[in-house]
Amino acid sequence: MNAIQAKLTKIGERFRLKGKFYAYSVLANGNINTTYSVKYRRFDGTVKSYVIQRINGYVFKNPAEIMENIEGVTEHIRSKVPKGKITLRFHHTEDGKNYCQDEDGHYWRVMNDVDSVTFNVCNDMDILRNAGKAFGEFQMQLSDYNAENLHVTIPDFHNTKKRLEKFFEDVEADPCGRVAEVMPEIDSIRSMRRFASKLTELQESGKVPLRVTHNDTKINNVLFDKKTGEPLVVIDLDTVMPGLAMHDFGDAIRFAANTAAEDEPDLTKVSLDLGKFKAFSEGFISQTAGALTDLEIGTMALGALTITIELASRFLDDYITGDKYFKTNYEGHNLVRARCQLKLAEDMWDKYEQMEQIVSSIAYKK
Ligand code: GN1
Ligand code: MG
Repeated sequence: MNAIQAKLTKIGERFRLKGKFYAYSVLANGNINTTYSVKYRRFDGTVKSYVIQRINGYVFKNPAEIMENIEGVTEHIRSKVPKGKITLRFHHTEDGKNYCQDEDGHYWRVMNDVDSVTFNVCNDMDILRNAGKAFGEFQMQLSDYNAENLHVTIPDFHNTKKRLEKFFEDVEADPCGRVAEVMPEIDSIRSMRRFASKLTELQESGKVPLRVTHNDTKINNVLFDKKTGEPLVVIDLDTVMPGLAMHDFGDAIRFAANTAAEDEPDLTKVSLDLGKFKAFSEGFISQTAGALTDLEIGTMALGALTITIELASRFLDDYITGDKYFKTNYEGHNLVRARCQLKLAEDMWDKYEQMEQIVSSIAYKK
């Protein structure tokens, strides 16, 4: 038995999973937590799988608060969906907690493993429309959730203005001596700084409403039915917090309407696909149009560009400060990610009016 197996077996015991642990695999989609699919053979011979996840303690300073949020949010959603629909379910330990801490101080949780498929770069417009529907529906399910019951798991998570302030402080400090090699990228972020702060300013002035949002709407956070392509359930609820509808829309576009992966090194492959943009928008707006204000609809494109610049700055910031936040697969991975986001942002800039026009034609059925 290797060390990971031994650890997972121990965690399974804490959550009283039934049967005998016999296999695991790593689920590598996330950039933050460490996720495993584990299989148990039950004594009647059937096999049951679960997802076991180690919460990243560097990113999430208070896992107990996250798990309290998740308990409330999943219960709320369960109370709204028809019986039989798949929802996320977290297992509990003997003392009734939906997480446990190991002897090294790491936090772990266990949830149901849903038989499903996920997408990264996706060229199927129906899937993209369905992803939009899923995130739009998710937001509507939580529209009556009392935001005061939510802990803020990462303060100022999509406060782009603050993110950029921190970015330029880190550029100034240059703790790893990496700034000199990324001057063009820094200049590019500097040139977009004022524009990228606009949405934060609208939020600060109260002109756009705070809603309960997902805040991490990559399409691989939607699980789809393998056969029908229907969305089954939205996952990764760590960052459910008060936020803007445009953040959820924008982050999804950033990821799903890119012609390439978010860490594509060949920048000639990176651009905004307006067909994908339209498909996702149709799904998202079909669910949310009744609730969104005109200003929200009018700033969806701004949300997409803002979140793309924000993430470029976050990846580059992590590179400059020594790759402590995002998991990386190779030296310079965060720089590659940042360059990809900057290229995408430039293309979004060129297609900005078209993005606005597409959103408005869907929302107002012109
Ligand atoms: C992280 O958790 P994961 O890997 O889905 C990050 C997001 C970024 C994303 C970029 C808590 O998402 O904000 O958009 O990487 N999550 C957190 O891939 O920082
Ligand atoms: Mg996440």
